[in-house]
Amino acid sequence: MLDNADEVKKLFTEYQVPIVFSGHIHAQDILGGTTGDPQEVVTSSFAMTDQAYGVITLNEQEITYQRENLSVDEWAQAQGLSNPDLLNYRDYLQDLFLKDSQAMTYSSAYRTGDFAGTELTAAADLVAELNWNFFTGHDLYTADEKAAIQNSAEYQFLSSRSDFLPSYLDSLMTDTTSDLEISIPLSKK
Ligand SMILES: [Ca+2]
Repeated sequence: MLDNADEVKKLFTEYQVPIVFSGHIHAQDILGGTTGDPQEVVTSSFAMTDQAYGVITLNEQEITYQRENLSVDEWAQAQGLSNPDLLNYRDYLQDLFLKDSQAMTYSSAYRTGDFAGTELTAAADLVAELNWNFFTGHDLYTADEKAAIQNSAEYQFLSSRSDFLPSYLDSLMTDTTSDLEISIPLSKK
Protein backbone atom coordinates (compact mmCIF):
# COMPACT_ATOMS: atom_id res chain seq x y z
CA MET A 1 0.00 0.00 0.00
CA LEU A 2 1.28 3.44 -0.91
CA ASP A 3 -0.06 6.64 0.52
CA ASN A 4 1.70 8.60 -2.23
CA ALA A 5 0.53 6.47 -5.18
CA ASP A 6 -0.24 9.52 -7.32
CA GLU A 7 3.33 10.80 -6.97
CA VAL A 8 4.75 7.37 -7.81
CA LYS A 9 2.51 7.09 -10.88
CA LYS A 10 3.75 10.49 -12.08
CA LEU A 11 7.35 9.26 -11.75
CA PHE A 12 6.54 6.04 -13.66
CA THR A 13 4.97 8.07 -16.45
CA GLU A 14 7.84 10.59 -16.50
CA TYR A 15 10.43 7.81 -16.80
CA GLN A 16 8.29 5.80 -19.25
CA VAL A 17 7.91 2.69 -17.12
CA PRO A 18 5.52 0.67 -19.33
CA ILE A 19 4.31 -1.93 -16.83
CA VAL A 20 4.35 -2.66 -13.10
CA PHE A 21 3.92 -6.12 -11.54
CA SER A 22 2.60 -6.60 -8.03
CA GLY A 23 0.59 -8.91 -5.81
CA HIS A 24 -0.66 -8.78 -2.23
CA ILE A 25 -4.37 -8.23 -2.83
CA HIS A 26 -4.96 -11.91 -3.85
CA ALA A 27 -7.14 -10.88 -6.78
CA GLN A 28 -6.01 -11.18 -10.37
CA ASP A 29 -6.26 -7.84 -12.13
CA ILE A 30 -4.77 -5.80 -14.92
CA LEU A 31 -5.36 -2.11 -14.56
CA GLY A 32 -4.75 -0.24 -17.75
CA GLY A 33 -4.03 3.44 -17.58
CA THR A 34 -4.56 5.96 -20.32
CA THR A 35 -1.97 5.99 -23.09
CA GLY A 36 1.47 6.65 -21.69
CA ASP A 37 0.56 5.62 -18.15
CA PRO A 38 2.03 2.37 -16.81
CA GLN A 39 -0.16 -0.75 -16.84
CA GLU A 40 -0.43 -2.51 -13.51
CA VAL A 41 -0.57 -6.31 -13.42
CA VAL A 42 -1.55 -8.00 -10.17
CA THR A 43 -1.21 -11.78 -10.17
CA SER A 44 -3.53 -13.56 -7.77
CA SER A 45 -2.34 -15.72 -4.87
CA PHE A 46 -0.51 -18.84 -6.00
CA ALA A 47 -1.63 -20.67 -2.86
CA MET A 48 -5.34 -20.48 -3.63
CA THR A 49 -7.67 -21.38 -6.50
CA ASP A 50 -6.83 -21.42 -9.37
CA GLN A 51 -3.08 -21.45 -8.69
CA ALA A 52 -2.00 -18.90 -11.25
CA TYR A 53 1.35 -17.50 -12.19
CA GLY A 54 2.34 -15.03 -14.85
CA VAL A 55 4.60 -15.73 -17.82
CA ILE A 56 6.41 -12.62 -19.02
CA THR A 57 8.00 -12.44 -22.44
CA LEU A 58 10.27 -9.57 -23.33
CA ASN A 59 11.87 -8.75 -26.65
CA GLU A 60 12.79 -5.54 -28.46
CA GLN A 61 9.29 -5.10 -29.89
CA GLU A 62 7.03 -5.82 -26.95
CA ILE A 63 6.50 -7.06 -23.44
CA THR A 64 3.73 -9.58 -22.88
CA TYR A 65 2.14 -11.08 -19.78
CA GLN A 66 0.09 -14.25 -19.88
CA ARG A 67 -1.64 -15.86 -16.90
CA GLU A 68 -1.11 -19.63 -16.59
CA ASN A 69 -2.20 -22.24 -14.04
CA LEU A 70 -0.29 -24.92 -12.20
CA SER A 71 -1.71 -28.44 -12.48
CA VAL A 72 -1.21 -30.29 -9.21
CA ASP A 73 -3.75 -32.86 -10.48
CA GLU A 74 -1.43 -34.00 -13.28
CA TRP A 75 1.59 -33.98 -10.98
CA ALA A 76 -0.20 -36.10 -8.35
CA GLN A 77 -1.27 -38.56 -11.02
CA ALA A 78 2.27 -38.81 -12.43
CA GLN A 79 3.60 -39.45 -8.91
CA GLY A 80 1.11 -42.29 -8.44
CA LEU A 81 -0.40 -40.59 -5.37
CA SER A 82 -3.73 -41.79 -4.01
CA ASN A 83 -4.94 -38.79 -1.99
CA PRO A 84 -8.21 -37.77 -3.73
CA ASP A 85 -7.81 -34.10 -2.74
CA LEU A 86 -4.41 -33.97 -4.48
CA LEU A 87 -5.64 -35.91 -7.52
CA ASN A 88 -8.51 -33.40 -7.86
CA TYR A 89 -6.64 -30.44 -6.47
CA ARG A 90 -8.10 -27.87 -8.87
CA ASP A 91 -11.65 -28.79 -7.80
CA TYR A 92 -10.58 -29.10 -4.17
CA LEU A 93 -9.20 -25.54 -4.02
CA GLN A 94 -12.15 -24.12 -5.94
CA ASP A 95 -14.59 -25.88 -3.62
CA LEU A 96 -12.86 -24.38 -0.55
CA PHE A 97 -13.08 -20.92 -2.07
CA LEU A 98 -16.74 -21.26 -3.09
CA LYS A 99 -17.76 -22.50 0.36
CA ASP A 100 -15.94 -19.58 1.96
CA SER A 101 -17.75 -17.15 -0.36
CA GLN A 102 -21.14 -18.79 0.25
CA ALA A 103 -20.53 -18.31 3.96
CA MET A 104 -20.46 -14.54 3.39
CA THR A 105 -24.09 -14.71 2.23
CA TYR A 106 -25.14 -17.06 5.03
CA SER A 107 -23.61 -14.88 7.73
CA SER A 108 -25.37 -11.85 6.26
CA ALA A 109 -28.68 -13.79 6.37
CA TYR A 110 -27.92 -14.87 9.93
CA ARG A 111 -27.48 -11.25 11.03
CA THR A 112 -30.85 -10.27 9.56
CA GLY A 113 -32.53 -13.42 10.88
CA ASP A 114 -33.62 -14.32 7.36
CA PHE A 115 -33.30 -18.04 6.72
CA ALA A 116 -35.02 -18.66 3.41
CA GLY A 117 -34.07 -22.11 2.12
CA THR A 118 -33.48 -22.75 -1.57
CA GLU A 119 -33.56 -19.05 -2.54
CA LEU A 120 -30.81 -18.29 -0.06
CA THR A 121 -28.74 -21.24 -1.27
CA ALA A 122 -29.06 -20.10 -4.90
CA ALA A 123 -28.15 -16.52 -3.94
CA ALA A 124 -25.10 -17.78 -2.02
CA ASP A 125 -24.05 -19.71 -5.13
CA LEU A 126 -24.28 -16.53 -7.23
CA VAL A 127 -22.14 -14.58 -4.74
CA ALA A 128 -19.60 -17.41 -4.74
CA GLU A 129 -19.48 -17.63 -8.53
CA LEU A 130 -18.96 -13.88 -9.04
CA ASN A 131 -16.41 -13.80 -6.24
CA TRP A 132 -14.44 -16.65 -7.82
CA ASN A 133 -14.53 -14.93 -11.21
CA PHE A 134 -13.27 -11.71 -9.63
CA PHE A 135 -10.41 -13.24 -7.65
CA THR A 136 -9.22 -15.33 -10.60
CA GLY A 137 -9.54 -12.51 -13.14
CA HIS A 138 -12.49 -13.96 -15.07
CA ASP A 139 -14.68 -10.94 -14.34
CA LEU A 140 -15.06 -9.47 -17.80
CA TYR A 141 -18.80 -9.38 -18.54
CA THR A 142 -20.68 -8.05 -21.54
CA ALA A 143 -23.41 -5.49 -20.83
CA ASP A 144 -25.98 -8.23 -21.54
CA GLU A 145 -24.34 -10.68 -19.13
CA LYS A 146 -24.18 -8.02 -16.42
CA ALA A 147 -27.84 -7.09 -16.96
CA ALA A 148 -28.84 -10.78 -16.84
CA ILE A 149 -27.07 -11.17 -13.49
CA GLN A 150 -28.69 -8.03 -12.06
CA ASN A 151 -32.11 -9.15 -13.27
CA SER A 152 -31.71 -12.70 -11.95
CA ALA A 153 -33.93 -14.02 -9.18
CA GLU A 154 -30.83 -14.54 -7.00
CA TYR A 155 -29.65 -10.93 -7.33
CA GLN A 156 -33.18 -9.61 -6.73
CA PHE A 157 -33.47 -11.83 -3.67
CA LEU A 158 -30.28 -10.31 -2.25
CA SER A 159 -31.42 -6.77 -3.13
CA SER A 160 -34.60 -7.20 -1.11
CA ARG A 161 -32.62 -8.28 1.97
CA SER A 162 -29.21 -6.68 1.93
CA ASP A 163 -27.70 -3.31 1.11
CA PHE A 164 -24.16 -4.63 1.11
CA LEU A 165 -24.32 -7.75 -1.07
CA PRO A 166 -25.85 -6.25 -4.26
CA SER A 167 -23.39 -3.35 -4.23
CA TYR A 168 -20.59 -5.81 -3.51
CA LEU A 169 -21.66 -7.88 -6.53
CA ASP A 170 -21.77 -4.72 -8.68
CA SER A 171 -18.20 -3.96 -7.60
CA LEU A 172 -17.17 -7.39 -8.94
CA MET A 173 -18.44 -6.52 -12.43
CA THR A 174 -16.69 -3.28 -13.36
CA ASP A 175 -13.89 -4.47 -15.63
CA THR A 176 -13.73 -3.49 -19.28
CA THR A 177 -10.48 -5.21 -20.29
CA SER A 178 -8.90 -8.64 -19.81
CA ASP A 179 -7.18 -9.49 -16.53
CA LEU A 180 -5.47 -12.53 -18.02
CA GLU A 181 -3.12 -11.20 -20.65
CA ILE A 182 -1.63 -8.03 -21.96
CA SER A 183 0.81 -7.04 -24.66
CA ILE A 184 2.56 -3.69 -24.68
CA PRO A 185 4.51 -2.50 -27.70
CA LEU A 186 7.86 -0.99 -26.77
CA SER A 187 8.73 2.20 -28.60
CA LYS A 188 12.15 2.39 -30.23
CA LYS A 189 14.50 4.98 -28.84
CA1 LIG B 1 -10.77 -7.72 -12.42
